[in-house]
Amino acid sequence: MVLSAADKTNVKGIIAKIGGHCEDYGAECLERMFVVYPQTKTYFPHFDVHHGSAQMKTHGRKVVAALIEAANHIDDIAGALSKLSDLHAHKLRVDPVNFKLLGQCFLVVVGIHHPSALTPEVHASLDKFLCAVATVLTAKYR
Ligand code: HNI
Repeated sequence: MVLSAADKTNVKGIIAKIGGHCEDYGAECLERMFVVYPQTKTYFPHFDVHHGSAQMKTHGRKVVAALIEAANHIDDIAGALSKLSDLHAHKLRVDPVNFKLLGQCFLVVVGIHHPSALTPEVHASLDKFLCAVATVLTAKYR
């Protein structure tokens, strides 16, 4: 997954709009993932997965903050997310297909809140970036 210079600029631009909304966007993204792809709930048996739950907000904020961290280190995503990569591979063992699902939900949330910023070009760059993040988080599975 090679991000071009234009992709990096696009990702940084759209991510800059998300910074102040980590909790809201994160919780919305998780809610969509759990409703649209209920199989993803199997990884969260200990969570209250209802709309607006404290766990959804806290976890949503963590996930979006990690995406911001990755965007801030876009030339070394593997280094920036190294600990998370260990966690997802060795402890959580989330099936890689689920990353695509979370990525789709994130794109929808960004599109709803920033419709004019998510041009087709920015959409494509953000999709590539989310794929790169997923590759890093599933890289240590074997
Ligand atoms: Ni994920 C924990 C980031 C995809 C299931 N995950 C985290 C944490 C971050 C995080 C940050 C908190 C770590 C900590 O507390 O030290 N997860 C990300 C990112 C992505 C991602 C950036 C992809 C973009 N995780 C997924 C997917 C699933 C998933 C697709 C399953 C469907 N993650 C988990 C689970 C936990 C978790 C389960 C532990 C939650 C808890 O608090 O018990």
